[in-house]
Amino acid sequence: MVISQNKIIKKTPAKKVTKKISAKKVNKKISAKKVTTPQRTKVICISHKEDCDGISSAALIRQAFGGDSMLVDYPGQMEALNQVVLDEKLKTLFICDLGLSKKTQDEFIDLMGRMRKNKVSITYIDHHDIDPTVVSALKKLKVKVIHDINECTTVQVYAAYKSKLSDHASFVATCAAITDYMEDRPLGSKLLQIYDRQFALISATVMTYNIVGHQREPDYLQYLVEELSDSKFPHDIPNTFEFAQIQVEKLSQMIAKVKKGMKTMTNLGHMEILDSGASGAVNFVMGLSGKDVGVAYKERIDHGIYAVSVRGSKNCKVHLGRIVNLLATSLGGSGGGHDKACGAVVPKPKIKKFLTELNKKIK
Ligand SMILES: [Mn+2]
Repeated sequence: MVISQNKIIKKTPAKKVTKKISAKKVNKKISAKKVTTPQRTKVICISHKEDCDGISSAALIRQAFGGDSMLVDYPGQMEALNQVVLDEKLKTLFICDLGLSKKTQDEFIDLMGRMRKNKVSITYIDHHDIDPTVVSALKKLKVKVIHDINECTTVQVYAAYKSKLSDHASFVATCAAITDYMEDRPLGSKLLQIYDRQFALISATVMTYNIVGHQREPDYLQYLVEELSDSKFPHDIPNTFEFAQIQVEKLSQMIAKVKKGMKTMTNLGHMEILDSGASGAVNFVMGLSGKDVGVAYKERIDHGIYAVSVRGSKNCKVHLGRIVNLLATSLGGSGGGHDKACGAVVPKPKIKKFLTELNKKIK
């Protein structure tokens, strides 16, 4: 799959371009030789595009460091990295809210090594379960790793770069924590205390519906990153509440569809989703099936795979992210995430096997 650069990269605003030109002019004066070596000036943040935590992380990185955002999903993550590794202008790279899996981690380390050889400064910020050997390999390469499974990525970005951020950034981080179910954590809960709970909840929810409902519109997602980094509240961004209303309508129709189409195994409920994202349906599949684990999967016809979403209830005692990482990898796919919320990519012919094996592993 090929995504052209201008599809996922929003060009730097005109202001920055003039800076680049003036830097070049200075070089010309110093020596003609230096003009031929490309000057590394670019700041890029690769972040998760599918939820409020990823979009908000990109927004706060943009506010603190400027530069461009590349918004990707899990299947698009390695493709974006393979693209930036070739960018001779890249100076500083942030990677946010994109967990690694057994399938991707070796290639990831290799790509980081290649960029470090070119002296690219790299910061990896995340909260998904990670293989400790990956952390040591990254630290050895002098990739800065900010990783805490107890706080969402945006809260960690906020904590790390607070001095470069506006007061409003704490609200952006609060909304991200809410959407990642992490507003009860040490830093997340402190941030939530600053704001009225109901105000934060409705803002986080409206943000989430706008992100989920615009997954096929990369320009809109970039616009959200820009608005959030400009310290806008979700209700100050035009039409967000109206759009959220349309999304809740769709979700209420989803409840009816799940009731009709969901199937169960001993330990889980599952359903193939045809006309929306799997992640929007998966909580209903779990809840309405009465099981402690719900699985929703949607075919990505052009890729020959299923995008799978998995959720566990409070009673689910196994670490779903780890189980799904190993299982999906063994079936030729990839996956991972949190104990009660994770995702996977599974080759199309293996989806049945994935379900029956997962059912066995979670009793
Ligand atoms: Mn997250």
